[in-house]
Amino acid sequence: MDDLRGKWLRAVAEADDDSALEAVRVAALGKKGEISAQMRELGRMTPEERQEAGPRLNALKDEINAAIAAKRAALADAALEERLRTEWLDVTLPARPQRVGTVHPISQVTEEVTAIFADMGFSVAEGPQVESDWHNFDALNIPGHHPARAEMDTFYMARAQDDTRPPHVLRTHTSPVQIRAMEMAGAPLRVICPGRVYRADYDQTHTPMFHQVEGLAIDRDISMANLKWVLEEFVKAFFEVDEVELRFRASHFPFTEPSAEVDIRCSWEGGTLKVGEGDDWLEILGSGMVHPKVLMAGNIDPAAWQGFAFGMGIDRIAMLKYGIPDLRAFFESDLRWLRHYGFAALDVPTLHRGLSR
Ligand code: 2U9
Repeated sequence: MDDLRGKWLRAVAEADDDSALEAVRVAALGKKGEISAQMRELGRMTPEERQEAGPRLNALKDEINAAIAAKRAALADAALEERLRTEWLDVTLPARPQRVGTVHPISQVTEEVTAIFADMGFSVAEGPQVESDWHNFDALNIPGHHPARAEMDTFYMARAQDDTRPPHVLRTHTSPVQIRAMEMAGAPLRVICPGRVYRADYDQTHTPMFHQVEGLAIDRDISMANLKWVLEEFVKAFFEVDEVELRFRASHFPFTEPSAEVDIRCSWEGGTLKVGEGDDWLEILGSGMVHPKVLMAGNIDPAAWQGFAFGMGIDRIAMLKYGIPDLRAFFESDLRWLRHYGFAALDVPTLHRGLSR
């Protein structure tokens, strides 16, 4: 009996996981186990023998059961200890920074401008960035020999010698989109055309791709007075000021006659722009009455209709409004530039607010 006890208590002590322990239990106490076999032997003993062996065997069975239960608890404790040792979590660590996207200032300003003109009845038109040179130049009263074609530092699309298709360019302005809008919708028309434009020019203040928004209003009796009002409303809304003074300087563009460059009264106190007051003037856009030849190119009769047009650089007005001094903020992928100027994720302005009003 002592041999049996020593054997099974040792086996329990040596079992080093749950399945080994279960195997020991089955071998000792299971139906075919050694202790169970001994129990069956009791039946064949004399009553005296049974009286002596029975309690001892029962006590041994209880002792082995207790040892198995204690060992099982010890194994569970050890497993828990191991998990606590390996799966620890330092809740005092600072949270990982969230990587969130930001709305690009160009996109934000495009939406701001779009929302302001939408409020005044202008719809938005888009067109191809690879444009026929007819839409980009000829239709805008810029014929083949015109110096503006060279001045605009145009990117011409490569073409094979036997290519008979009309020449194409990367559009140098969004004006061809308005030509297409006239062709498609006719008059009356109120449309703005924001988008990318391309010129082979690269220095501190120029990038080969930049963004413009142009506007066009055509009706029976549209005048420069309407142009002035629309631009005043735009400047007030865009720069968020109650009053603004515009100065129209005579200028020249092939597609408008008369033409004017438009300045706004401003001051640069302490290096920050204040619109609407001060002794400085800031040029922000070009404009004019649409040239009759341009109306004709868009299949609109200049004897019956007239219109105004204007154009401005989105990159430039974004820099002015948000005090961004350097084009690198737009074109380098280092988001610290943008965060520095306060462009937070989903901080999208007027258009969405306008739509949900
Ligand atoms: C049509 C008829 C007329 C668009 C116009 C300007 C004046 C202008 C510049 C501003 C700064 C381009 O980004 S910039 O370099 N634009 O000065 N744009 S009038 O006139 C049009 C357009 C389309 C059919």
